[in-house]
Amino acid sequence: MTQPNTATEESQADIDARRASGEFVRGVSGFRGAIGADDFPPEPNRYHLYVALNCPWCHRVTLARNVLGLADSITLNVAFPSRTDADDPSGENLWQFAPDKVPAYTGHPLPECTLDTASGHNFRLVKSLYEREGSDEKSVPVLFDKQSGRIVSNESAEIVRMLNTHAAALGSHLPEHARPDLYPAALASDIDALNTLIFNTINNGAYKAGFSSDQAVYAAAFEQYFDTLNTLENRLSDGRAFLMGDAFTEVDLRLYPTLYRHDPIYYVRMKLNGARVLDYPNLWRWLCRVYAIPGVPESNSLDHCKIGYFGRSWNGTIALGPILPMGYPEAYQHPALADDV
Ligand SMILES: N[C@@H](CCC(=O)N[C@@H](CS)C(=O)NCC(=O)O)C(=O)O
Repeated sequence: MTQPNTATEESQADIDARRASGEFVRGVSGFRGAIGADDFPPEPNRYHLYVALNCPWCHRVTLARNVLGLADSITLNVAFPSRTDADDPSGENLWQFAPDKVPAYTGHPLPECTLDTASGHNFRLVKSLYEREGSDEKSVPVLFDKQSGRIVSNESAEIVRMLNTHAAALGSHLPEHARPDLYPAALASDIDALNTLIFNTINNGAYKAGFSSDQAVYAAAFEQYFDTLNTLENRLSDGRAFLMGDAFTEVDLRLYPTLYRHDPIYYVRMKLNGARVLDYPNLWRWLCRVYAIPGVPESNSLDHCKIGYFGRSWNGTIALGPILPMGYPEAYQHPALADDV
C-alpha cells in the first residue's frame, strides 16, 4: 500500500476494521491528474470546477479560485447542499444539481446553486461525471477539462497547488505583484509540516470527532483539535498577520474553511464545544483578517453549510445560533469582538 501524503490524506491501513469499530476514516481521491501535464495544458477558459459550498474541501478550491483572480477564467457549478435521499432512483447520498429546490431553512431557492453547465450532458448527479470515466467515485470537488470532457483531479489539496502554480497561464486577472503566491518555495517545507498538523487534527480531525461513534476516538480527536488551536493561538501571538508571517499562504487557506465553520456549525454538529474561535483572540483576529481578503466572503455561504451539516443531522432541524455577541458571518467583520470576551 502506497504511503499516504499525510498533508493530504489519512492512512487507509485496516480501514474496514477501523470503520467497523466506529472510527470515521476518509477515503483517498482517485483522480490525480494535473494541469501542466501533457494532456491538461494551462489555458484560460478551459477548466471548470464542480463544488458544494458546504464541503470544506471544496471551500479550499473556491478560495484559491477567487484569491488568485481566476473567477472569470475558471467556470463553476454548485451542487445543492443536501445530497439525495434514500428514495432517490439513483441512490442515496449523491451530490445533485438542483437549483430549483427550496430548503425549509430559507423558504426560497439558493441563488448560488446551478445546473451542470460544463459536461454538455446537463447531468443531474456529480456521480455521472465519474461513471463516464468508468469510476464509482462520487465526491466533490471535481476539476474538469471542458475541452477533453475529462476529470483532471478530485483532490482539493492538489487542485489548490496547481491553480497557484499556473495562475497566470490560466488567465488570472490579477497582475503578479497583486496576486498572492500561496506556496512560496522558501516556505514550502514549513508549509507542508503545518499543513500536516492542521489536516490531521483540524480539517479531518473535526470529522474524526463529529462522525465517529466511538467515545475514545471522539475524545482523542476533541483533545487534538483544541491542542492545535492552542498551538496556533500561540503561533499568532507574536503579532504576525498570517500563519507563516506577513503573507497569506496555502496553510491559511487550508485552515480557514474549518475555523469559518467552527462557531456556527462544528461547535454543535461535531461536538467540538470545548471553546469558540471567539475565545482565542489571536485566532479570531486572524479569521477576520482572512475574511477581509477580497474574494474570500464570496467563496462560501453559511446557509449552504448549515443546510448541509444540520439538514442531515439527528432530527434535520437547522441550528440558528450563535446570536451573541452577534450573528454569523457578520461577526467575521468585527475583529474587536475578541477584546470583549
Ligand atoms: N480528499 C478529498 C476529499 C473530498 C471529500 O471528501 N468530499 C466530500 C464532501 S465534503 C464528498 O464528496 N464525499 C462523498 C464521497 O466521498 O462519496 C479532497 O480534499 O478533495
